[in-house]
Amino acid sequence: MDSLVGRVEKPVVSADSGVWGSDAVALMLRNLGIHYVALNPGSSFRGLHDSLVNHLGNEQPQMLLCLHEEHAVALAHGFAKVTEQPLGVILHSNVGLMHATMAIYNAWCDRVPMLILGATGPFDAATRRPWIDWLHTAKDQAALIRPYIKWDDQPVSVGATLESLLRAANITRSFPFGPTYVCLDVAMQEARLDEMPTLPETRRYALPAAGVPTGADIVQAAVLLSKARNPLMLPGRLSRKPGDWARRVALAERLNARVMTDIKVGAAFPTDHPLHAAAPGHFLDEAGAQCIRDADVIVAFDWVDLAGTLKQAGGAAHATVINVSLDHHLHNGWSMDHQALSPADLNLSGDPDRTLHLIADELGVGAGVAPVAMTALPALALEGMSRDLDVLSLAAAMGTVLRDEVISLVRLPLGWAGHSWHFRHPLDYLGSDGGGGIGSGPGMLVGAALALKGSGRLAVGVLGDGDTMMSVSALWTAARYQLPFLAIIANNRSFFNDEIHQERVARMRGRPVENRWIGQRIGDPDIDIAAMARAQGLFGIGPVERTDELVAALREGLAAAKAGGAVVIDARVKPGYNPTMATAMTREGSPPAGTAGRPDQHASVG
Ligand SMILES: Cc1ncc(C[n+]2csc(CCOP(=O)(O)OP(=O)(O)O)c2C)c(N)n1
Ligand SMILES: [Mg+2]
Repeated sequence: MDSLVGRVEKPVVSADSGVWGSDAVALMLRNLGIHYVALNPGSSFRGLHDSLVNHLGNEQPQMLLCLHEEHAVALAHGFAKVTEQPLGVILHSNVGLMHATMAIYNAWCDRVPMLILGATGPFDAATRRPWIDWLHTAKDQAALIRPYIKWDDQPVSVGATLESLLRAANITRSFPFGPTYVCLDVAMQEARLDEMPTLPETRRYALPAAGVPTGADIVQAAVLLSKARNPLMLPGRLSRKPGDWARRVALAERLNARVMTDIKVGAAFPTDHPLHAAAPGHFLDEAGAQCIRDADVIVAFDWVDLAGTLKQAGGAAHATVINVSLDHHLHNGWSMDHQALSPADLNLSGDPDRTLHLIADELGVGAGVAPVAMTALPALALEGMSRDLDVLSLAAAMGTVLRDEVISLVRLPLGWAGHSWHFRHPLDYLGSDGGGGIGSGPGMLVGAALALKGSGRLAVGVLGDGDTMMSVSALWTAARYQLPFLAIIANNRSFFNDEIHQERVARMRGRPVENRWIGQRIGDPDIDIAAMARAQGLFGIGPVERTDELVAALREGLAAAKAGGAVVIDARVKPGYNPTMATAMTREGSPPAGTAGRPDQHASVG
């Protein structure tokens, strides 16, 4: 990969001054194909920092300075959503890692690859500098994140570190993906070496192929599906590869299967296809629930929360369920991100994309037609929309301006109505945060913008104001490295999701619903988000409050983004969610048929 961000931080050439432990680490990162390292600096890795700048010339990998460790991880997360490849992240000893934890959890839950390096003060106490080296040393730093990473190590020698890096890079790149973490001893980094050690030959360490089910299992799945009268396909957390997408469509067409997709993950099937049966959402709408009730065979390909989805439709007691996933390999019992246990009459342990190809092979299904990048496909017209901005008129305004552009929707706010936009390419929509950690949107948008720069696709994010304000300084990195994007802040001046929660509680308890805004509204003073963007060197527009103003702002913003700018539009929307989400979140006391338990257990975000 050529440098996408240009050499904005070019070091002066330094005279040869020997070889240091961290020089070998830096070179190893280059050999592992790590093109960028997102970081916030810290003395625990000052040795490595020096090696990246003065030994490698800040090239392959190139540093991306972030203003907070959480942003560095979110940036790598956004990059991986596009490329399915790990970025490097370097986190300062314990405190930097502590800052990064939520973002690492998001990356874990979203199953993205990421090579995270950390650092510790000298493990040998006799070599620690007074005070600060002791503060920077923890016995087991990875203990802070071990439940939500795939693997970690804290090697001591240079040789052991090189092997650890190789292993960490291979594990994070192996499916199912997840972050890995290597903690570098400061003494190892700062040790003077006689010569550069021989680095492992990376090409000799091939990645393990993700497993696929046995031939007999594939035949069984193919028979069940071909005999089904009303098959339903649930393509979930699947690849961004156009060839995989094409085969999914071809298989669905062969089976005449209905298909549903999930807004929590990246686009997996064309939503404007006649077989696509319900608007993607965080919760099932009535059309989706009916699809499940109608199905006699349901095949899920790494669908996030299959059990919960079936439950929202009252269970799938009469359907044969085929579940295809490798996700169980990551389930470790600390976090419940594995979700409820789903029934599976045929449970296929296999890479979901490869397994789909095998089922399609078995049925003699052709390759299908690979999608090409096309202009955006908004589904709502401006006509008849409210003059004041709300979640629907905002989408319609975006559609009016962006319909001739090739874009990637990097993020959509919780209130977004799934029927307001169509996706027909794997990069048309990249999914959500993974772990429900707010404050991740800005960093992910920057990371996706990095990955998409120069691709002909513009990164577009619709971010909540709460999400934005938690990480507003993540945006600075885009201005620093000239990463173009168009961010529209759906600014309802509230942590509105939680207003709905308070409304629900009030209803359940017979208390005043009018008080739901207290402790939630981000207003009086209203925050001038466009000014916060401008203050960091971005292109800030707004605030705008009317739909026609947003259209004009989008035109201006689009031109600026196409000229290479990072653009933020403050769109003041009326508080409110799309009807499915609002109903799901405020429904009280009436769980769907066939379920029992806490009245609000079926639909809550956050
Ligand atoms: C780190 C973190 N803190 C708090 C929450 C709880 N939470 C979930 S959604 C939400 C509101 C987000 O506000 P905003 O981004 O403005 O979106 P809105 O609901 O207003 O559309 C909050 C606070 C969370 N998910 N993550
Ligand atoms: Mg909000």
